Amino acid sequence: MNTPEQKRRLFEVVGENPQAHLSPYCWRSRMALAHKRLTFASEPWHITEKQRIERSGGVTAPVLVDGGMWVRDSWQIACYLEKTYPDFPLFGGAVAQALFCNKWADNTLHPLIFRAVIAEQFPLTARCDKIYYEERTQRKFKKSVEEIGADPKPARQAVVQALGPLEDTLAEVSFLGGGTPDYSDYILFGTFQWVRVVSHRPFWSSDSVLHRWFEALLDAFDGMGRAQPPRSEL
Ligand SMILES: N[C@@H](CCC(=O)N[C@@H](CS)C(=O)NCC(=O)O)C(=O)O
Repeated sequence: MNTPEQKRRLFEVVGENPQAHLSPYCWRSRMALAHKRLTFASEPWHITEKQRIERSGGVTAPVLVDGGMWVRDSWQIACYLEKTYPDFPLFGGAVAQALFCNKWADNTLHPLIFRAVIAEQFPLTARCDKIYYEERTQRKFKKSVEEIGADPKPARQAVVQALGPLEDTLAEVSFLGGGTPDYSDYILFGTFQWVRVVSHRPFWSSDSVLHRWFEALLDAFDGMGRAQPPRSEL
């Protein structure tokens, strides 16, 4: 008989070092599964291995396989988990708040962070993915990885500025979910776990409330996030 871990699998992007879980989106799903107390087996995945996730109907990870069900896209996975496993609610009642965080992270933070960290991230990319990654970047940004990475400073400053309202919020509440974290926190945790994995430089100092919030999430679920080696150890 299959164990629940064998039945439930999460395809997650890894770099050349399989310990480098470098996708913010995959971290969202990982945290959502842990929040729901659902065990799963991790399926390390390279972004060119499209055939392995063909049954999801798409070309990106995370992909969750839950029994016979294939679910793609971190937001869809969160909604699927909430519907299928209602215990330990992910949204604290406010789906719209989490949706806003999702869109803010995807559309505002990630393009800026990408520019700020790409020079440090690219060396971690799996050898089999490098050419695809370079071509995709060129298509998307009309610039090469080298050109984008040459001057991370303006992007770094823009990220710090964009984080102001989040910092102000977390000065008043422990988590976006209130007293305890919810999916809004996991969305943004995924963003900064990506930064921790690919970059030597965080976007805040150790006396910032953002640091306090992030450290608490690294410790959540028996330190699942902290078990991920940071950039200096990869
Ligand atoms: N909206 C998707 C975005 C997922 C995504 O872009 N994943 C990247 C890894 S960080 C990917 O699989 N890229 C493969 C590709 O671009 O071909 C989600 O939230 O799951």
